[in-house]
Amino acid sequence: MSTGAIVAGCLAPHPPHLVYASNPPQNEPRAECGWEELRWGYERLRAVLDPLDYDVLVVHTPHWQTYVGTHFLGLPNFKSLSVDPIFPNLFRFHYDLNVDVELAEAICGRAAQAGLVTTMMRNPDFRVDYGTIVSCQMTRPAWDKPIVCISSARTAAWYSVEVMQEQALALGRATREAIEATGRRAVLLASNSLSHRHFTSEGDVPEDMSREHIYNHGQYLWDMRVLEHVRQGRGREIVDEMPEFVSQAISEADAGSMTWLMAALGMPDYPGQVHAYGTVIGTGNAVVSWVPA
Ligand code: 2XP
Ligand code: FE2
Repeated sequence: MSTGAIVAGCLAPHPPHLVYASNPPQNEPRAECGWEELRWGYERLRAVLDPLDYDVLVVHTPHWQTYVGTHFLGLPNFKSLSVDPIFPNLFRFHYDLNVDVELAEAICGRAAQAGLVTTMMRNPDFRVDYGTIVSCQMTRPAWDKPIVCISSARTAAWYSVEVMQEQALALGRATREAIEATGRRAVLLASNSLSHRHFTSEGDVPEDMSREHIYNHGQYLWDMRVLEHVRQGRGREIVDEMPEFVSQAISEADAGSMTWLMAALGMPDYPGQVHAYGTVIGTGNAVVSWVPA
């Protein structure tokens, strides 16, 4: 068996607006344009990932929220219509995706050995969350690789960011070990935005970019601080500052996705490549890749 490895880890945020503005055939609404910087950033990310010849995308998503531990998609195929609950005007996406169940079970098992509560999700009628769908669609629009999909146990909401971090760190280590043990070449996707204050009203034309801007300067300063850690190879500092980042920037990293990614990558001390930064309804979003040597 070949040696398994994480060939890249990515920040791959999931605003449905990015899929809407790209007009893939699976999405019903049509857009004229919009959010080009982030969409072109995803193009640059794909140019890094496509030559890496990987087997599987492993995504940790803030929008599959489980309240008893961490769940994993556990059937080989899921097919349905995903409608965004807040933006049904933008996102009505017909998905048909395949799961690497063997790898999912391996991560689930190792995480359980590490003391986490884990469950394989085997309901064939389960509707996959739009975070997973948007991150995967923007990263690999061909949908020709299986995925592993990991839920976010809402530990930051129920307990504290510190408890969330302990569990996300253990989950990240388990993910890495399972990838190595199963011989997979994996690309990891942390599906979260950075700062996450939303606009409270929407214009008539969603892709009217004259309205799009950061929500406030404090949010922007936090995003730039985190991205400077990314660019300087300070993975551990990102995790160390997570409690302040989550509370002050209302970051969607509260889901644990970014902490999980840092742990799986072994706390990268080499730079991540920032392919784009931009806002979506005021939230801060960055497309980033870390490619281990
Ligand atoms: O509200 C969320 O979490 C979303 N994903 C919706 C859109 C833009 C967010 O960044
Ligand atoms: Fe989100």
